[in-house]
Amino acid sequence: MIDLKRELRETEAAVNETLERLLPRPEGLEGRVVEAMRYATLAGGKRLRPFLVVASARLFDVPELAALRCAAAVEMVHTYSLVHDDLPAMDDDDVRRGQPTCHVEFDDATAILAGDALLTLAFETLSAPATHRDPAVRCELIRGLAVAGGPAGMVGGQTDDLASEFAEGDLDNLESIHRRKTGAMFLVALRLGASTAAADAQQQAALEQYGEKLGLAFQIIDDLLDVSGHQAEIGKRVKKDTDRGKLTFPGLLGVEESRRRAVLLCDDACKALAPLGSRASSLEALVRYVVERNH
Ligand code: GRG
Repeated sequence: MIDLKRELRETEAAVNETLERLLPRPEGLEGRVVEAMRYATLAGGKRLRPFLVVASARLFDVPELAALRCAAAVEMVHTYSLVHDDLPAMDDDDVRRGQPTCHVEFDDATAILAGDALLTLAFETLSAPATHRDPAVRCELIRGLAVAGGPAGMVGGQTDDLASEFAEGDLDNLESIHRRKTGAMFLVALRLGASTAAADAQQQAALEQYGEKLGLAFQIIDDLLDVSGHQAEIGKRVKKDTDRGKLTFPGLLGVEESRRRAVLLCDDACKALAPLGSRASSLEALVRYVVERNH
């Protein structure tokens, strides 16, 4: 029987230790930007994407050190996206991960630079021989993360999301935004875990199917929490989506139908894991947790 809470805690501790080692120390003239990088990254967060990297790597017996370096790189890109998303030019948020956002604690310019530096440090981390001895594999990891984070992935989804504020939209638009804005980073986390191993085509397809359903289910719940969650539990401001005229799942489908869809996506994600056998039970437990979470 899987103890997901324990697995999440253990992965979080190992990833935090890896991040602590990889992030520079706040010294010298660039001390302030380094402090801001550490402030945003080490503040907490659920560490779901690192968990996906580690869980998919374990399916294929990938060495823990390689998996943790990939997990840290994904978390750096995710944290950069949160820091930039919170800026006044985007979502203009003042609370993130239960503390003042990076630009509120420091200033806008420092937050922009800290985000930039986290993004570049992610690729520096993947490019180092400690991540994998084969340069061709390292190149594949770098490419995967670049595509997921770039204009065909997260940046593209964010651009469409900003453009959709106070605009008409349907379910296809909404799913397309979130496949890129949120889903691409979930998918690449699973891919990075598996791509240092010799996963066969059927196993890769199973992870892809699982990741797609998980990403959408996560986003539906994120939208629902914005409607009915509490800032103290979630660690960020709530009810922002309606204020900003965002296209959301509960806005389009209503609360009940959105929840029903999230549960269906969760069931489909679990079914998709069948080719991976009982070793995938942590991934199954994770998607259930994502759909049942209240933060
Ligand atoms: C700035 C290029 C760029 C992209 C921003 C990630 C993102 C795109 C925006 C964040 C705003 C948001 C609410 C996105 C939708 C869902 C999401 C990614 C939530 C945050 O992820 P969690 O809940 O965060 O896993 P923690 O803090 O737990 O890591």
